[in-house]
Amino acid sequence: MTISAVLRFFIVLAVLSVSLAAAPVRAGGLAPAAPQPAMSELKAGLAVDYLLIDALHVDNIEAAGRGKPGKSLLTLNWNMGSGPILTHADDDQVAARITGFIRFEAAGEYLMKIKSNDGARLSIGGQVVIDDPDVHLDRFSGTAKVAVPTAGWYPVYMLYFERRGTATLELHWQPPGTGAFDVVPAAAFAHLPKG
Ligand SMILES: [Ca+2]
Repeated sequence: MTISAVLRFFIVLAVLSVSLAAAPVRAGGLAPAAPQPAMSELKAGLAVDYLLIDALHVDNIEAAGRGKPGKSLLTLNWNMGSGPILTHADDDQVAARITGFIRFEAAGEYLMKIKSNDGARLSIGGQVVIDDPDVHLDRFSGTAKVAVPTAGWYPVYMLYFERRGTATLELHWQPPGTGAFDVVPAAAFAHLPKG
């Protein structure tokens, strides 16, 4: 191959990888919480455990242990700038393992995306639905098309970290039958108290 042919090959590869990254990710096979939690047992928002690590990737959080419980997160709508991370006091090198439930009011296809800085990975009902796992400035993940089999509460498992500088964590959805994305409302989150 000539040099220009090699260049063309890599340009085509680059264009292909960008278009693949932009394509919606389909997520199915979500398992509802079984049994469904009783409303009387549930607390508002999501539970969080913090780890103080210099993460480069959400996998670093998994490798770093369980962390220490923090004050629960009533929403996933955090524009933190260069200030404290979620409900932790520190500004940088904070990672979070976020757990609880999300409520889907109806079966059907939900579009979901995360705006984060730095990395975030969201699993619902045992399936990874959004994965934007490394260091980056504020940006939206790709849009996930999430097939929800039945209405109800689904287990949430989310990893998030802020390395340094500014930080953001927002979860947006577009429920079936609605025409626009919105931040997931606080009423859609709950958790069981520990112990
Ligand atoms: Ca950052």
